[in-house]
Amino acid sequence: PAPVRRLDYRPPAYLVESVDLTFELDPARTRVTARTVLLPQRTDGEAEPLRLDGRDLALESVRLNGRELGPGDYTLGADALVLPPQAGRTVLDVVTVVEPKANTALTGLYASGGTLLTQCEPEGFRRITYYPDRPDVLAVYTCRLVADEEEFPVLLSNGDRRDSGRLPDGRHWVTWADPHPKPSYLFALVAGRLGHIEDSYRTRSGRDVQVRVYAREGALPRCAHALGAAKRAMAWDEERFGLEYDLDTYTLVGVDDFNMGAMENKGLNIFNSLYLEADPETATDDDFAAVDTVVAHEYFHNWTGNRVTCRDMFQLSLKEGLAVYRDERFSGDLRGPGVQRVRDVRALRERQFAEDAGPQAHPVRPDEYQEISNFYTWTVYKKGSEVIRMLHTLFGEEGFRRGLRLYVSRHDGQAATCDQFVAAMAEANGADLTQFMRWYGQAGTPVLDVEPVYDAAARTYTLVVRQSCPPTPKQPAKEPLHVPLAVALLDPDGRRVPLRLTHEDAPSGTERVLELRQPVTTFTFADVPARPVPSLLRGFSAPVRMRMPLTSEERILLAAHDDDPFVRWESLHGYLTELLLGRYRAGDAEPAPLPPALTDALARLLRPEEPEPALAALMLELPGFDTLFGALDEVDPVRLAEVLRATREELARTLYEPLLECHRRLDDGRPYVFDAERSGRRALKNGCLSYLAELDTPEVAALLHRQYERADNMTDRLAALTALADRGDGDGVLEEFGRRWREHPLVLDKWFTVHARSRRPDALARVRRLMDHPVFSETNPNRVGALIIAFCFENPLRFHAADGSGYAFAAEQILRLDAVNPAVAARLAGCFNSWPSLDPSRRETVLRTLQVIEGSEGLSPETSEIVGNASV
Ligand code: DPP
Ligand code: ZN
Repeated sequence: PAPVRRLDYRPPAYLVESVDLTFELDPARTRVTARTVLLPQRTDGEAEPLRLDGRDLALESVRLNGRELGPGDYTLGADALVLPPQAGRTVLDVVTVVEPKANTALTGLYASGGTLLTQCEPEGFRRITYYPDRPDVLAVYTCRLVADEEEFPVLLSNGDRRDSGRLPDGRHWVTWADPHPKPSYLFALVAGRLGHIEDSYRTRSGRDVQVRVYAREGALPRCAHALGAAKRAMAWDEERFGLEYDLDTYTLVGVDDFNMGAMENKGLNIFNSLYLEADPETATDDDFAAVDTVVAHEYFHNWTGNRVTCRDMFQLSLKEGLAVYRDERFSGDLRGPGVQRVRDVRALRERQFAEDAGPQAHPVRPDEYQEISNFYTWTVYKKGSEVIRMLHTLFGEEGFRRGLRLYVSRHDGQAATCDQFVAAMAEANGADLTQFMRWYGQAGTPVLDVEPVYDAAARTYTLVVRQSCPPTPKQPAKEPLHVPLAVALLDPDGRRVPLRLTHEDAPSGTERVLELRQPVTTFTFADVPARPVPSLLRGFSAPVRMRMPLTSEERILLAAHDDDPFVRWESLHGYLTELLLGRYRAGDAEPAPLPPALTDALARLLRPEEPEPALAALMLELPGFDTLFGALDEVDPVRLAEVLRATREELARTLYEPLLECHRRLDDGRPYVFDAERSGRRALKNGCLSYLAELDTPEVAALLHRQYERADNMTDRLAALTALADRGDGDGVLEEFGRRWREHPLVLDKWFTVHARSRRPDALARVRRLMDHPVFSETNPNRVGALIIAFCFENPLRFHAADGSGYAFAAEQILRLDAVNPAVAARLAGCFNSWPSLDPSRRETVLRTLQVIEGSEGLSPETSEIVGNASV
């Protein structure tokens, strides 16, 4: 199929004034009556045909301005209903029938257990009724839901509840009205037997908002954290940006079957239950934190996404990059900005950098797509957030706030573009961001090569910074970018020195944001009495790869003394990365022993004096497989995984006593509370446990089993389970866990993932066996994610097995799932994206596998696009 191109954008030929929907809900056959009032837009010459998007709909009737149409009056295609050009205000009544229960793609109207619900972003509304299903058509909606009262006592839609009543046949009905014009992708309904918890929130201007969380009755006790998170997010957005909620009720709903993490439908946010439910027994610290982040993310969309929406789907990052930036800041305020930053950077570099280096590389604002649902990517979300963050770095908190306020007030009620966002930022700060816009258009991870020169005689320190960006699909050559580079210089004791560039009269501050615009930029600092240690890219001020010659001593100094958490982490991380890559490249040669300076630095992290255990836990971790993989060519992934394992074991042996001691100290028996301080201590404690599990001493075995048995919370229990899973003495515990939680799918997902990631040689066989587990279901994206996707993405040792069994398994599952849920199959198909960096023999196997998938009949457009891009 021909791709959709950004530059082909044309304004809509018809706008919609209002939509009145009636759903006669029935899991097998739901009838949808839509009255749409349309207004033609083109005044230049001929009016255009009235084209309404629609997919997989049974059309029952069409009335145009009250007159029933026959098949001769319109054209009905596979993806549209086309009527002749209309000259004036047009009232269209369309009746369609859909089958929610048969809808396993989970887009449009579908069933999750006994609940009926919709997912319309990006193009689900066209699976409900015929409509101009594009984000620049904004309309006011009312929605009347009619359903059996026993089966569907709760009936929810966008906006505020208006009216309700009973019908003589035992059905009841509720009408909802949303006063805010919105695009169709923000429409939603939920109908089911659900309970709720609630609280109220008083906005800054004194309005009371009812905040409700709906879920299955049994899940309600686990929803209190999400309710609190919603209120925290509401307060945060008022404090930071002066943005208040704008309806009388704010409703959150959790459901078990959901393709994404959550969805920001106006006034009715729907969540994958994974991101709504959390209690100490069943959820880990990371799960609690994820609930905070995702709830805040969806809430923040109310202004950046809903009140101001996107002109077209190419502008997706306009709302997603911005919502991620806002949720990252929110989470940073909750758990410490430094720790949050390191975690976000780590995720970006592991996932987005890989995406940017592979066959699916695309700009933050893509230029074309075949299936927009494939573009909810790390690049659009996470790199998009980094681009926004750079604006904050350039303009500071006040300037950024001014820009955001201007953007929101100028475009409230409109469908905007990334250019308009950047224009508001530029205008509010009197800046020229023309060059900065290239961040939206150029794919690939830019590289900064930094060459430092110290001139002792002149007492100057010069940084020569070269920027470049590797070619990516369809973008062979790149223009230089506008890059903020945050720097400080440390003296030998680790203190920041005052900074004065040679052309300046006096020093100002000890930290600077240097701006790069040219391919090569030179900065010379004056009055530098001794060779300093450069602390560069502080806070990870730009999403780039930086290469700079640093000695081991300099790295250790930065890791110990820098006051920037990112640089501290990065210094050790860079050191460890080089060590591991060196060991991999050395092949079978006996590895050189670990440098004592390095093991001492790691040991220091374990001491009670270390101020931030959460950061220490992050610094203690070895670089992930994907980071190492991304730095190599012609990789034998099995050998790389083995280098990682062997090094972990060696570190555990070298640091045995300090690890045990640190674990003992932090295992303080205090009851579980989820907060920044205690989850940080648990992270460090369990980091120690994970290293120790590499060793086979009786002491370690006892420790692991004791922690598993005595844990009063899922964080500690799962840490012990994970550590035990690769060991010979872990089977009993694995079985116990599976039995204990057999009624709780979200917890069993953790158990599935432990199996899927296991280094054991029979990991794949066990994954296959677990696909027959009563709780596993190929129609549930969480189950598939926890077992199949986890195996293919997070078990490099077994996925890349030399006999090709892992690849064959992936291919088989992609094809099977494609018939069930194309979005999930397409996600899984991404597991082959790394093939260009594999060794020749694996490369050949993957290419053959891709060809088989590509050649299969009836492959969905979603999966075709991913596989097609990968195999060129
Ligand atoms: N559900 C997705 C998100 O909130 C798409 N909008 O990011
Ligand atoms: Zn979002």
